[in-house]
Amino acid sequence: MAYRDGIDQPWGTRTPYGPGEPWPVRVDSHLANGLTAADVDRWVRTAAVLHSNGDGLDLAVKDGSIVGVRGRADDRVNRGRLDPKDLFGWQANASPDRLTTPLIRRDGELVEASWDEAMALVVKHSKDLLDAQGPSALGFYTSGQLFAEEYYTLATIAHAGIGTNHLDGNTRLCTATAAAALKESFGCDGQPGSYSDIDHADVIALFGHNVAETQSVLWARMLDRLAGPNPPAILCVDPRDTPVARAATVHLAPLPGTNLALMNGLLHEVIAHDRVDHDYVDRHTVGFAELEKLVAGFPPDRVAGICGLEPREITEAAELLGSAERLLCTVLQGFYQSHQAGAASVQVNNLVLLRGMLGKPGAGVLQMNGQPTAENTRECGADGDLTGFRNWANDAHVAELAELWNVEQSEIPHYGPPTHLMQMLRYAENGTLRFLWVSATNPAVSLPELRRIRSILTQERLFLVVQDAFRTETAELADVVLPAAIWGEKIGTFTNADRTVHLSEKAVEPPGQARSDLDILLDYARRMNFRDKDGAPLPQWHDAESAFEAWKRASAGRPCDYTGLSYAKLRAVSGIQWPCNEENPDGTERLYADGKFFAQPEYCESYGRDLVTGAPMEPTEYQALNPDGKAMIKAAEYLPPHEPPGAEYPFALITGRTVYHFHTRTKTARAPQLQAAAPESWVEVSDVDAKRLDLHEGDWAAITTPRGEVRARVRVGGIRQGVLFIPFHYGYFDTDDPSGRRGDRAANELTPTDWDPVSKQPLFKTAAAAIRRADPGPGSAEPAPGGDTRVAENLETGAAR
Ligand SMILES: Nc1nc2c(c(=O)[nH]1)N[C@H]1C(S)=C(S)[C@@H](COP(=O)(O)OP(=O)(O)OC[C@H]3O[C@@H](n4cnc5c(=O)[nH]c(N)nc54)[C@H](O)[C@@H]3O)O[C@H]1N2
Ligand SMILES: Nc1nc2c(c(=O)[nH]1)N[C@H]1C(S)=C(S)[C@@H](COP(=O)(O)OP(=O)(O)OC[C@H]3O[C@@H](n4cnc5c(=O)[nH]c(N)nc54)[C@H](O)[C@@H]3O)O[C@H]1N2
Ligand SMILES: [Mo]
Repeated sequence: MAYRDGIDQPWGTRTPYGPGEPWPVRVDSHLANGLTAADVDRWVRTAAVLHSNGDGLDLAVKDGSIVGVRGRADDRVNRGRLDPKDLFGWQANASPDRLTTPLIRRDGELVEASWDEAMALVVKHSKDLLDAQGPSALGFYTSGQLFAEEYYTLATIAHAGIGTNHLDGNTRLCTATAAAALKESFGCDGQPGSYSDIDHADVIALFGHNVAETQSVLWARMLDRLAGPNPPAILCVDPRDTPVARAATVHLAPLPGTNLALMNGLLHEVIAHDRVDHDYVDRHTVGFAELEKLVAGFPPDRVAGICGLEPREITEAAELLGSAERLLCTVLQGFYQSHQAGAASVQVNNLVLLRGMLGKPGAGVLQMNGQPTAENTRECGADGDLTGFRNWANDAHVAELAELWNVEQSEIPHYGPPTHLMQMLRYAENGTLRFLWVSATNPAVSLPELRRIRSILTQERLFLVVQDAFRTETAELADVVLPAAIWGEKIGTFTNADRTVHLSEKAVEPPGQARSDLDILLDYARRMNFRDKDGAPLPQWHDAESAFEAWKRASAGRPCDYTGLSYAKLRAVSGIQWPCNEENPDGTERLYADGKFFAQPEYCESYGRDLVTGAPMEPTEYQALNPDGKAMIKAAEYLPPHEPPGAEYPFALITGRTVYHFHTRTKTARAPQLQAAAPESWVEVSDVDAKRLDLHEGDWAAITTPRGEVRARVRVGGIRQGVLFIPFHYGYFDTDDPSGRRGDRAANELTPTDWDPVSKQPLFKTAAAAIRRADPGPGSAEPAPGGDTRVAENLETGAAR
C-alpha cells in the first residue's frame, strides 16, 4: 500500500503496461496524521464522489470517525488508485461548520428550528400552492451527487405525488449534452464504451476533456499506456495547453465556440480520404448521405479560418483519426458547455460510426459524465428524463410508469418533456413557479449570470428550500434549510460514466440532527400523505434497500436494467456495469457490440431533435427516418457563436476546473491540503496577450463581460491567444480570502443566460470578455496563487514519454 503525496504528484508513479494487458494494481492511501493501518477499526466500502470516474475505495473508520481512505485493488475502475481530491476530501465530513439542525427564516434571519417546525413549513407551502395554483407552481432542482435510491424517490414524488413536470438536476449544467448526443445517435441514453477500452486503443481522442485534472485516475491509466510498449497516439482538442495537450501527439487549440465547424472539417477529411467503414455504415446506420453532403462544405482551409487553426493541423488530426485501428473518443465540457454543444457532440458519435468503431475492445465513444452520480439522475428520471430512459412522448412508456407507481396515467404530466432548469428559472422569474426545492447543488455559484440568479432566488414570492450539508451561498438565500447526511453517513448505490455500479456503505453517523436525503424525502411524502390509486402510501418503500428493489423493478426491460444486481452482490464484487440482468449476470462491458441499438421506434427514449434549432421530431418523422432502429448519423450546419469577441470585449472567455477543487468547494475548501494547493482564483492569459496588455504573473486583473466584473490574479501562458480562462470554483464566500475581496470573483458573474437548443445545457464556455490590470498595479505582484500543477505536470508527462 503506497502513501503518496497527491498534491505534488496528482497522478502518482507509473505502472506501465502494453496493449491488451491488464492495468497493473497500485493502491493509494492516505490516513490522518500519525495513524497507520493498524490503528483503523474498520474499512467501509464505497467509491469516489468528487468526479464521475467511480474509483472504488474504502473509508477508514476509527472511534466512530472517518480517518482516511484506501483505494480498492479489486475494483475494475481504478485498481487501487485515488485522485488528489479523494485522498484528502473526506475531511470535510467532520468539518465543524456542518449543518446540524434545520434552519428557518424568521424576521429575515435564518434561525435554528426543529425538524417538525421546518417540515411543517415546507408542507404548508406545498399544500397551499397545490390548492391555489396546482402542481405547476412547485419545482424541484436536484443534483448529480445523491444516490440512485434518492433520485428514484424524488422522481416518484415529483411526477406521481405532486404531479409536476418541473423536475431537473444540475446534470443540466453537466451532462445534459451527453444524454442528448446519445439519444440523437443511438435513440437512447447509455454509455456505449468502457474504461477498459483504454487498455486496447491505438488512438485516444479527447474532445474538450481535460481528463488529467478532472478524472485523474483515468489519466493515470492513459499515462501508464503511454509509458508502456506500443503506446496509443493522443489527440487533444482544447484551447488550453492542458496536461493532456502536452502529452498529445496532435493538439488542436480551436477558438472557443467553433467545435462543430472543426468536427465537420474532420469528418470531411475522413470521408474525402475514404476512411469510412462502408459495410458498417450500410448495415447499422441511417443518414450517411446527408452528412456527406453537408460536410462537403467544410474543407480544411475554410475550417481553419473559422477555428483559428492551420489547415495542416486539421489534416494531421484527421489522418490520426482515419488511420486508427482501435479508436476511442471521449467528450466532455469543452464540447457540452460550448456553442452548438449537442450538434458538435453528435459529430463525435458520427466519427465513431463512420469508422465502424463500436463494440470492439479499444474502440468506442465515452460521452462522459462529470458528477459522481449524474448517470443515476438521468436513468432514475430526476432530471428532464423519464424514469428508466422512458420516452415522455410515447404513451405506452408513460403507462408503464403509471402501473409501477399505481397511479392514473393522466396524473403523470407528459404534455412536454420535463421542464429544463433554465425554463424553471424563467417561470420563477415571472412568478408562476412559487416553490423551489434545491437539493445537493449550489446554484448561487454554479449557474450562469449570478446577478440574475440571486434576484430570482431572493424574490419574496418564491419559497426556497435548500437541502445541503453546509451553509452555502444558496442556503443563505433560503426560507428553509434542511441539514443533509452525506456520503459516508448513509447507504446507497451510484453509477459512474462507464455504467459501473457501486454500493456506498454507511461508515459513520451524520452530525447532529442531519438526515439522509432519502429519509427527508420519504418524511415529506408521508407528511404530504401522497397515496396511490388504491389508497396505499406513495412511495411504498421505506429505506434505501427497499428503494433499490423498487428502482430495479422500474429498470426492468429498459437499457439500464439493474434487475441482476442486489446490495449483496455489490458487497461481493467491486463495481458491476449495467445492464445486469438474467442474460448478463456479471454485467455488460460494451453496449451495441452486436450492432443493435436501443433505437426501435417503440423502445427509444427520444424521437430526436433538429440539431440546429432543437425542435423535437414527431413520432411519425422518427418512424420514417429510422423504422429499423439503427444508429442515426445526423448532420448539422455550423453557426457562429452568439457573443463573439469584438471591439469592446475582445477576448473569448472560457471557464472550468483545476485538479485540486471540486465545484463550489464546499468539500475541497474544507480539506487543508487541497485548499492550500489552490487557495484563490486566477485568470489564464496567453504570453502574447499578457505582453501586449502589460500584464504580469500575479498581477490583479479585472475581467468584464456585459454581465459583470470579477477580479483574479494573472497566470501567464497555457492558453491560446485571444482566450481567457477562469476556474468557476470560487464563490463569494470564503474562510480565508487574503485579499479581503468578496463577491467579485465568481466566474459565473460573467457568463451569459444562454443554452444549447438541443440539450438545454447552459453555455459556460462561450462568452466575450475584456481584461485590464486592476489595482494595486504592477510591481506588487506575487506569483499567481497555488494550484499550479505545471511543474508536476511537466515531470509527469516527461516521465511518460
Ligand atoms: N478536479 C476536478 N475534477 C472534476 C470536477 C471538479 O470540479 N474538479 N468536476 C467533475 C464534473 S461535474 C465535471 S462535469 C467534469 C468536467 O471535466 P472537464 O470537461 O474535463 O473539465 P472543464 O475544465 O470544465 O473543461 C474541459 C476543457 O474544456 C476546454 N474548453 C473550453 N472551451 C472549449 C471549446 O469551445 N472547445 C473545446 N474543444 N474545448 C474547450 C477547457 O479549456 C478545459 O480544459 O469534471 C469532473 N471532475
Ligand atoms: N462557469 C462555470 N459554471 C459551471 C461549470 C463550469 O465549468 N463553468 N460547470 C457546471 C457543472 S458541469 C456542474 S456539475 C455544476 C456543479 O455545481 P453545483 O452542483 O452547484 O456544485 P457543488 O459545489 O458540487 O454543489 C453540490 C452541493 O451539494 C452538497 N452536497 C454534497 N453531498 C450532498 C448530499 O449527499 N446531500 C445533500 N443534500 N447535499 C450534498 C454540497 O455541500 C454542495 O453544496 O457547476 C456548473 N457550473
Ligand atoms: Mo459537471
